[in-house]
Amino acid sequence: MATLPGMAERTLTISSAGKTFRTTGWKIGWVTGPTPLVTAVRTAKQYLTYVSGAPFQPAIAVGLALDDAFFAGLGPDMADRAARLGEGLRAAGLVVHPPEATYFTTVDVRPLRPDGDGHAFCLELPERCGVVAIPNAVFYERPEHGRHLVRFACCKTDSVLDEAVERADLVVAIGHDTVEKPPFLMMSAGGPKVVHVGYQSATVEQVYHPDIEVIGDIGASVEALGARLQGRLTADPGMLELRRRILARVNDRAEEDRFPPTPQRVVHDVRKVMPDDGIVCLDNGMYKIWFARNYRTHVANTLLLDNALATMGAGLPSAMMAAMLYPERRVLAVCGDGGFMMNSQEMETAVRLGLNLVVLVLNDAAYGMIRWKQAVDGFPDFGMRFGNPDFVRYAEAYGAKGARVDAVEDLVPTLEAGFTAGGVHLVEVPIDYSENTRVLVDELRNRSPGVECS
Ligand SMILES: Cc1ncc(C[n+]2csc(CCOP(=O)(O)OP(=O)(O)O)c2C)c(N)n1
Ligand SMILES: [Mg+2]
Repeated sequence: MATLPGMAERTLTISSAGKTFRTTGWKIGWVTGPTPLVTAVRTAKQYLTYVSGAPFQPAIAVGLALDDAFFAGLGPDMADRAARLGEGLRAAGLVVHPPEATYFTTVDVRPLRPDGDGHAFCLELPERCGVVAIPNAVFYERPEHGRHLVRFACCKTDSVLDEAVERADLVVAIGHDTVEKPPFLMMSAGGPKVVHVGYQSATVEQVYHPDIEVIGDIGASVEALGARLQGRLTADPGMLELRRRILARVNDRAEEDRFPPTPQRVVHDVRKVMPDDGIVCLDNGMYKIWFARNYRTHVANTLLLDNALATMGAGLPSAMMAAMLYPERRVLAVCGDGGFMMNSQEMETAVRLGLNLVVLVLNDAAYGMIRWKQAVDGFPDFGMRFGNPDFVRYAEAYGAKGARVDAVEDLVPTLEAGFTAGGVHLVEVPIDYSENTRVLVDELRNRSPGVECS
């Protein structure tokens, strides 16, 4: 308002550290404007609270002296957060009024609470999902006009926002097993109810303790549940948007073109060359976690991995069996350099049996997964590196074909060429594991405070 003609000398601008620096509760703010007006405010304030949060004031002074870039970025940053929050609230089924200038997103609660009682909605919310909102009615001269409206603050960190919107009422975990890494982590209290649908009873652990179990054939269970729910639930259009966001998070950086490629890129490229019915057989190493997280299947039993037992050396034999059973389908073994070398003599069997098979060997010259765990647990880098043979010549020594990928854009055509030619092929590609900690430790830890992941 102060920027409008003639208004600068008549306007006081008031703001607070609670919003700008996300320090709600410090109760420190500031007023800027023409000196006489500010002096008047200071005089009046003297008679109200006199002083507020004295020890915090120097900290806020430091904050105010931050680079202009911080303040310039604040507007777009908040707009971004408001958009994320809005998306999540919409996905939860609320009608969202996107903010035009404030830190607050107002929603109409009536889709979730037909009686439109915003006050009662806010009282229930902390209990229901550990999220706090403010009923807008308190700001209305005629409270009944704002009865159905409540507001959420968006000046929080991303992880807080994501967590708030992800707190569903009910989670139906289908076929989930805690040996999967990273596991689905339940909150210890205040989280949603969890229904476990599986072939076997859940192994109850610190991170997974379902409220109800539906045990039996999963397909039949899901159909029976679906039939019982038919007509009793209104479809939530927000779920599609939520699904899009989850996929976007999983696909984040999947097309990054650094070399050596990241695991995300390797999974992305493998998906590209595998038809829907193509079978990917994993050995055991770091990449297995990335494939389990990022590789989306469209046909049952097209991503084979042995999760808990996790024996290295299993990938090549399992791919050979798949190739024997389904000679008309594309079959790819994905192995680490360590795991491949534990059973690589089976290349001879594969060649002798005349199989059509491509073996992708991810070369980090290390037991990458254990090396990473060692680092995450704060140990020095010790004993996990090794040298490898020349994989191309090694494959050739067995009568197979070998190829080495030297540029990120060559991975897809090299795999493609192996499948097209038929026979046994080994494709070696180096891999950059620097993404492991960012996604699989930091992100998980932020999302599940209080739970230690190992
Ligand atoms: C037979 C066997 N020995 C040891 C382990 C423990 N282990 C799990 S992953 C891993 C390292 C795998 O290295 P590599 O195959 O090169 O894959 P990377 O993690 O480097 O991608 C080890 C030693 C195991 N799972 N199986
Ligand atoms: Mg390795």
